[in-house]
Amino acid sequence: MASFRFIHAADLHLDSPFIGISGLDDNLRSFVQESTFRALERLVKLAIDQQVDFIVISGDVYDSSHISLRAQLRFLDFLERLGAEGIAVYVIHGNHDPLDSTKLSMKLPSHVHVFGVEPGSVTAKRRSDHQEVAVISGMSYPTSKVTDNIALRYPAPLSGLYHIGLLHANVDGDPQHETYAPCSRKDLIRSGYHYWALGHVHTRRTLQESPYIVYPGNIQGRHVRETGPKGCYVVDVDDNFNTRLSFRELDSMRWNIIEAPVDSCRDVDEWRRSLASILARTASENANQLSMVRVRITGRGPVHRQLEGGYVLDELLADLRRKEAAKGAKCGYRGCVWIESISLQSGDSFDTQRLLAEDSFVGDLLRLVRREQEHLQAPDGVIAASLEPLLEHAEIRALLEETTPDEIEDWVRRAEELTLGLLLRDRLQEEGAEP
Ligand SMILES: [Mn+2]
Repeated sequence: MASFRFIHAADLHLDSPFIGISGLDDNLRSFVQESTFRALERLVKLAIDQQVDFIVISGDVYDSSHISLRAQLRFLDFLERLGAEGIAVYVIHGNHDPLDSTKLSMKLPSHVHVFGVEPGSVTAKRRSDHQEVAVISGMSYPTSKVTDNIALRYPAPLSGLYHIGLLHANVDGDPQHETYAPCSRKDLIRSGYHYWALGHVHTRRTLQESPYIVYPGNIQGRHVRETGPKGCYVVDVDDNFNTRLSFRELDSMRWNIIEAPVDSCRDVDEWRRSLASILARTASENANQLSMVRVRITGRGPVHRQLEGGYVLDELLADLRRKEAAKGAKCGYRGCVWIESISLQSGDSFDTQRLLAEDSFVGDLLRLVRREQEHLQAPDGVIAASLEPLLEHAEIRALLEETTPDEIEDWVRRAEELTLGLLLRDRLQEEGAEP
């Protein structure tokens, strides 16, 4: 009888500062800033409720190499509460919290094992009868940049026990993440381990089931690129090493991107009502969380022009936020919706397909925009040439370097709509093209 249960979590990013979210009142700001710790609280509770034998944490316990004392104390508290229940904890550190980070040296309790800078292994026991059930291997990042394939140096499985590898790495070169500790799925399959407990990529993903190669994702989404439920896996292993995973949510604030099309709306009020019902749906789908929402206004119609000036949208946004903040303060923000930002991606009621086919200045312009959109980053393109003079200003250059391809795509789309509006609005009115 060697069945056991453990939790696989990663990327806790404790005390993540959540900078760049604007318009929050004091209550809401502290709710947001507390969210990584709240997820940690839920993790303790889950471990105790589920009577797990141990927890593995696959790197990035902390958010930055200047680790706040508050984060360290909260993590220590977490470890001690697990220790009181006899739950062992196995930890590696990743690129955000490497072993050379600035932190207070605290003596860790004996039920906690932090792996060192060379790959090593320890044996984990079952809580109920202290029988050895698994061999856990891991390695912490000595510095923030680990660029060699460390997975190849993990110890070979020698015992007949279940083998778990804790690895903070970019497997198969995910282009969305920095390529630290690069390795391939094949490297991991060949290792002979039963479960690769990965960290680093914040999107939950099971790359392989035999053996299991798993990113649980982070425990709390930190920005709009980290959408959807966040949490950890409870893993059950039976006598024959059959492995069963069950995902558990730990987040109290959840990021969403929603679309609010203008197409079928006659006026702003109708659009406002449709937005309200979309937000209500988001709230009911995430009844236990605060939904952090980015609204994308899409489609074509006359409402676009009324929203375009910015004033109407600013007022609408302020009103929606005011109501939610008041409601949230009473109910602990569960089932509330906070609009993080609204981006206007809609347009006037032009038939762009027809315009694209036109032999006219507007036709030429649209075709040029479409061509440029296909290779936004091209060094010899119109977009690069337009940005070139701005690069001479140090501050603007720094901002531009942080700009994502999505944002540039958005600018180009806005520029296209603005230009079309200026060139064609008279024509639109003459043709009476508006419904
Ligand atoms: Mn991370």
